[in-house]
Amino acid sequence: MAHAQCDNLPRHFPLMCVLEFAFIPFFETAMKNPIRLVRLIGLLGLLATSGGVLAHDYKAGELHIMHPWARPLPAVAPNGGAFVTIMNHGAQADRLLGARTERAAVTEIHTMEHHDGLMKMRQLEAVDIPANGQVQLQPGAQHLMLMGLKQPLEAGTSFPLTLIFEHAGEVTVEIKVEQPVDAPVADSNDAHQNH
Ligand SMILES: [Cu+2]
Repeated sequence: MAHAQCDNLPRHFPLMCVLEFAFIPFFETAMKNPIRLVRLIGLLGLLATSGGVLAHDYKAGELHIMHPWARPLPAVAPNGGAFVTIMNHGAQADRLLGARTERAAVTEIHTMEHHDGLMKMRQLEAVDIPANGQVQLQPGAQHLMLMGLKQPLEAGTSFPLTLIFEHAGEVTVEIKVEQPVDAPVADSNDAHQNH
């Protein structure tokens, strides 16, 4: 369903237009019809867990910082991973030099590498963000390591974390603690229990 008034808006707005034009009438009829109401609740649940609607992002100069998140962990876990996608729309390369958060004693940049069939972690000084390119910090690959967690990473919560870039400077983002829908449950976090 296309709406002319949506065409000139930024990329998140078409979704809002669809919600406004398709969802609100549906919502109104749902209130009068129990079966539709059940479907509506299911749809809301799907939207809440899909991450699509709730994905959050940030701009810093030419950098576009998308969906910073961390995996929920049991309260006993000493360390956790945090993940984010960073796009560079500029002609100048940048570098992620590090990060800090009150949530952990130390925050490091790590990478995972295969050595003799084992996944091992290695600390990185920085992550290059190429001009007109992107990097993904993700489970099983480059990630932010939150070492010495001061509070458990509980699903549905969030906490601030400051990313430090060579050129774009410092950017504070909100890390959402959530179970990913598109990644395997077992991953690098398990390896980190042994720090
Ligand atoms: Cu790590």
